[in-house]
Amino acid sequence: MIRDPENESMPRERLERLQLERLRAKVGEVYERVPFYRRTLKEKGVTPDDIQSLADLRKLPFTSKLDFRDNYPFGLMAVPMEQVVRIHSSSGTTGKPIIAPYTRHDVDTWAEIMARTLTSAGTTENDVLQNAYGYGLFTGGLGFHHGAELLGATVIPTSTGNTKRQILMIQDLGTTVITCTPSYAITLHEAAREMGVDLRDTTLRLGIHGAEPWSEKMREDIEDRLGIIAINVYGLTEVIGPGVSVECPYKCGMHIWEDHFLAEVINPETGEQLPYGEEGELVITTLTKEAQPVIRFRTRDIISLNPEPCDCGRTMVRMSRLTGRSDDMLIVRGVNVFPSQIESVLLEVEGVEPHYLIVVDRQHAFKTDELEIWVEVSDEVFSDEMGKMENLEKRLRSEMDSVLGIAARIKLVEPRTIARTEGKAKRVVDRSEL
Ligand code: DLL
Repeated sequence: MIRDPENESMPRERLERLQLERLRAKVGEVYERVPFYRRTLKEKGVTPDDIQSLADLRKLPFTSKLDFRDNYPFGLMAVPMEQVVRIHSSSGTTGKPIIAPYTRHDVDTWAEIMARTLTSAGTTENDVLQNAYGYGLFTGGLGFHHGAELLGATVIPTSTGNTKRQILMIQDLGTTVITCTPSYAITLHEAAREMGVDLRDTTLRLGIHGAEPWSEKMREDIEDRLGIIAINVYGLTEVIGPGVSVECPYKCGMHIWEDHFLAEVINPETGEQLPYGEEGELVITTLTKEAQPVIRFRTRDIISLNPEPCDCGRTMVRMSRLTGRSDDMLIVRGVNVFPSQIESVLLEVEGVEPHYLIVVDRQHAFKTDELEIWVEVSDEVFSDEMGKMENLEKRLRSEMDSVLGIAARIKLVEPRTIARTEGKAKRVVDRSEL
């Protein structure tokens, strides 16, 4: 189902005209109203009049998380506070959080975008949607909530936590759609199993998961454990929250809602734009945001874009699953390592659970000399004789070696010893934090 075919399936030529029109208006607006943008544009020697085509986008300066920090809390806002009806927030790179204000119009647009997102994932007004994303400052809870209500689904705002009650609600209220992080989907399955409940026997049929990296293998695992279809959804606080992009039922990339978000991929080292298909850092310019528009925001998320028409009928470009972040990437003895690579190995190997911790000895930023991976083994392996554990450790070591290109120390730990999270799983820790 397509909620808004006129926009979601518009010919790309028309889409590009619309994007240019909106981009020009937005650049003019921030130049006028936000001293930060006036200054950065001037530094680059650009005025809003220089934006004559979409190709001129590359003339504009980037915005980064650091700019949010430097302009904390309201320095990037383009409207007076009286027009702001809500503020969300997420963690920044340092002590200062990221602040995301919304006007009434922003909140309404977001709800419409989320209704579109939920529809693309396969939700209808007949669904009972249990929203286990965190409510509060995090954008996940309220973002999904308003979209689902607008769509006309029945929303159960469980938020995160109280996992037993979540299971009870799924059983008793006839939940058909669960929205939560992928790691929480696994936690739900484990808790259900402990309660003697098989989630595959419940009314659950669809999961909409995002907010943290996960792999194709993890999707299969979730689909199998919960007996659902699992859909990938993407977004970030600086841009709007969830709903920047989402998969359609074909599950072949996440459609970016390009009438609202102008996407580019750049080489994170040089800042140069890359052609479609090449992997690089996603950069987003908001075309309709009022309270705090962003111009060329560097997401640090590594993806590639596919503009081919999709079988679902949408014309909007698709972004690949994230292969990492240009800033959570670890460099171990000179080799780049993404946590998602480690996860994919773990999900291939029988006898381990998809709960792991990457322990690093960071010298500075993401450089580390030692890589240690803590892996939870399954109950079966743990209760077996020692030989099995040794074999498993050997196998993991050699698989990691071949996939990562460096040796890692493997530490097998007892079932259920790695702390479970209700929101985003924390996969990489510095040894000093343990
Ligand atoms: O995580 C918004 C969100 C809520 C998205 C609910 C999806 C569902 P932030 O807390 O600002 O916002 O974190 C944004 O999370 O830059 C990515 O690195 C990561 N991320 C988000 N979605 C995905 C995904 C929300 N589907 C950061 N796959 C982003 C991988 C994701 N990483």
